[in-house]
Amino acid sequence: MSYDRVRAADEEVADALVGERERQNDTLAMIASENHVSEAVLEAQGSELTNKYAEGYPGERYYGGCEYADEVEELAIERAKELWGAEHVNVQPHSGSSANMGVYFAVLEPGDKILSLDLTHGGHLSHGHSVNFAGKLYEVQHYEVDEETGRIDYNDLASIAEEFQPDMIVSGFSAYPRQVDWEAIQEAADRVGAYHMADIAHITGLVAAGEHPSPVGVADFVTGSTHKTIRAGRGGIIMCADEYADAIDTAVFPGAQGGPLMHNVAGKAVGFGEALEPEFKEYAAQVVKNAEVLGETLKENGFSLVSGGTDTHLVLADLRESHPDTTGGEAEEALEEVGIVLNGNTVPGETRSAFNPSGIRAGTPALTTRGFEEEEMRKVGDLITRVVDNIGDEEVYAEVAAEVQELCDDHPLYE
Ligand code: DSN
Repeated sequence: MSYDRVRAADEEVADALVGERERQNDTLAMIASENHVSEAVLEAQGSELTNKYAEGYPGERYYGGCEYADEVEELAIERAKELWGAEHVNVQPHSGSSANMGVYFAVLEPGDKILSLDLTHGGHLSHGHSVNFAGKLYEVQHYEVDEETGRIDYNDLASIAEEFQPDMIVSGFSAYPRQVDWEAIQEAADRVGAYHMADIAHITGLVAAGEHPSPVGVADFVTGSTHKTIRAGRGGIIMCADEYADAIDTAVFPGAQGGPLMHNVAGKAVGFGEALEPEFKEYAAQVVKNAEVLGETLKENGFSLVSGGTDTHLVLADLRESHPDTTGGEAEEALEEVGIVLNGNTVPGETRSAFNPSGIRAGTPALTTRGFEEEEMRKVGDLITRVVDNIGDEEVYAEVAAEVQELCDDHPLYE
């Protein structure tokens, strides 16, 4: 895409769009929730479907002219069912948070109780943080990871559930590097008669490819976003058994949303189609291998990793032991200066603040899309180390920035 038409209409926005494309080409995207979608997905998301209102669901719309919207939404639904093996799928949520809202609205009443992982231990805002709608509408209690092992203590979770008697247990996380035992959480939910919602936003692609066990068919509801490891159009998705289909669909529309973003639904359909190709399984396996190599490299270089490593697409380094004078925020800033973009992140037992936490979170989905394999990941781990070991040393930054640029040039992204 040349953006020539945007430029003819609006120089300032065209400059920003070109700037963003160049930024993505010339930096290493290591924010664990990000990826680079294909040009086919980009094109679908920029299609005329952005003009269309299609309140309702395929075959039951509140407006005319929805035949192509229906076709696209049906394709997205059918492909999602094939990818994740779900009985019922709703592809209309605007985001992962909206998908979670859809599930809460479907089966909870304001004031009901949610048990979820604490945000500083790897949870998500929409799992009931006090500043989020979920924290305001529902009574929320959190479980935590074991600070020694960095892993969820399922027995502890079950005892908190016995005591708190939640209406819903939320599993699935945004900064948890290990595989999740969905069955153990389901058992805890069954014992107290709670619903179980598994939010697989980060790992949709890993689950679809069989690189992480699936909660579909285990948890009552599975939610996710569609642009992270699954690499499709931007937005959210809800999966459930047929018995909850009407409740979910009504909660999403008209309960939580108006017209679906049909251009994004088209991007979801295209991306899901790509993920059904055999190459996607190879991609997802490489994402996990790359994270493992990144983690091993960082560990060999003296970093301490939460849980000691990873089984997924991300690593979480706790800087307090290895770099006691450097915060996650300072590391994030220094790394951005050399073209490595990741985020400072809270760690279990956080002693600083969410604005300037003690850890850094790094993911491999976007670099794997660019074609990075084990060798490049070892190099990236070494480059991260050189920067974090030498905070403030502009000479080191300049050397590392040149190596980052070389890696980017060797793995071009968008033309
Ligand atoms: N903000 C995303 C993340 O980085 O994990 C989740 O919504």
